[in-house]
Amino acid sequence: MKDFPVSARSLVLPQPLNLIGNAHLPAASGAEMDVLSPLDGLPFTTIADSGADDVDAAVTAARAAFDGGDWSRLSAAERGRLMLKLSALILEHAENLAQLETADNGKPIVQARADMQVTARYFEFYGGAADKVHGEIIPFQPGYNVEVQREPHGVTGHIIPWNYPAQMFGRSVAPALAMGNATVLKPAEDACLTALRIGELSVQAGFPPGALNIVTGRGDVAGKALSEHRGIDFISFTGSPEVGVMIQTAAARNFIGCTLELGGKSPQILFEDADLDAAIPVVVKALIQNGGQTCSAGTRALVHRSLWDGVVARLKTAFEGIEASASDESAVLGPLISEKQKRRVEGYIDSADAPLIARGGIADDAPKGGFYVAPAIFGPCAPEARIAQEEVFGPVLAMIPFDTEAEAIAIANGTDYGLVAAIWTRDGARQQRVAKALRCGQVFINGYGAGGGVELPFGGIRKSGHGREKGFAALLEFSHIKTVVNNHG
Ligand code: TXE
Repeated sequence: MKDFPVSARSLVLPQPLNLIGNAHLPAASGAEMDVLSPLDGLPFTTIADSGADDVDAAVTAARAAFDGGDWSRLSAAERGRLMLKLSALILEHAENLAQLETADNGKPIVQARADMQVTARYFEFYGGAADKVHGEIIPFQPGYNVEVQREPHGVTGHIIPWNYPAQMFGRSVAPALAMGNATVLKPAEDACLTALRIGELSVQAGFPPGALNIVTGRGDVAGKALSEHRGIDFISFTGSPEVGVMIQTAAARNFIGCTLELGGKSPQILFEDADLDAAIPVVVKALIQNGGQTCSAGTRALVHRSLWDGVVARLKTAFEGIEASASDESAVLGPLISEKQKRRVEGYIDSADAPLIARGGIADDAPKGGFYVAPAIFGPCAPEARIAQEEVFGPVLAMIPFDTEAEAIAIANGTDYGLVAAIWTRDGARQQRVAKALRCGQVFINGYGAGGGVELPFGGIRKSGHGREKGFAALLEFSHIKTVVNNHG
């Protein structure tokens, strides 16, 4: 194993194997694929390069767990207790998991550590909720008792991206498990080591075989096989809109439900009375966090024209001081996930249809083979400019001036996406008015939560997808209503 440029050099790597019915298995074909570290672009371990056979074995194990297996016989409280145990194990192993995440995904170690706390919190929140979802009695005609029960779907498929590998695992799988579904996860081939390691911890926690299965491999092979498998009852996808369409099409062919979380072009609106001392650091962080590779990144700054020069000056100073670097304790911006994403982001920067305001740098000691991109701000951008419309998924900010509240709302709503937005104003009436007018799934007022806490429902509309993750809302997504009508008269 090569020497990592992360702070510790004694990583516990997961086995390069799938988790199927609690057995750690290689791909049936024996194929493996290299895992590169974005920090230096070099391979440091392998994962199973699974095919349709492996996906089928995982779905079969999940079916057995759900259709009368040990998992289906647990009470809701017992399921919850296992999830709380897993949460505690994630916390116990948090430092190793964080370093693994940094090596695998490239994100600064401080951000990876925060991610592990959130991942543990998903299993804590949903573990605690497992035995608190109950049905209703509907008053109906005399002689009838009508119960509305919440049933798990059965076997749920989960396809997640590489930007928050551990967090996305918790976000997608924990509510499904809490409701009693048996799960099959296909993590992203670009970063899946923490998911595999947490899978190992789930066996240690005592999860019965088949409750949680993990199959690694390529999207167009293992991911496609999972999305099209007739043995799944529901699928949850986070990733690109292009693949989202394929997932929804496959779900339609199987007559099952799906949730899609497909990213955004989220605006931060700075009105003329915005508290800039509070807003500017948040605007910077909401973009730079995770290298801009966050579905809810604040990638458009809509700035009232009276503030334009001051905001430009402050953001210019902030961005010119940011360097992409390999992860030591002080790094705020790491490399992007892959050569492909680096080329994509540089393509947007090189062909931007707006003036460049500022460019950050790349640290001299950043390993040459790593996927580093210096952050960039563009503006004034026309609202319809490509750089202000398309998801770049990198540290690139589009600044757009506006004159009136109505114009700000029209610009904010004027992309195909609708995930998150932030309003910066001290005017209470305006806060309410604009929050109401914004077409998206989550609005922050005088703050930006990048998706907010585990408790808060999260998801989008239009090209950002549909369905809600996080909070109690996710428990409803991973279950369906059964109405039981008893004619006892
Ligand atoms: O996504 P993909 P990519 C956006 C972001 C980014 C772009 C491309 O703009 O630049 O998408 O990223 C699996 N059937 N987001 O190419 O391909 C794949 O293995 C089934 C936003 O990495 O959608 C991985 O597990 N599955 C987003 C997952 O889909 C398939 C986060 C995501 O990969 C598949 C990531 C197929 N045919 C990217 N092809 C967000 N919402 O945060 C791929 N996959």
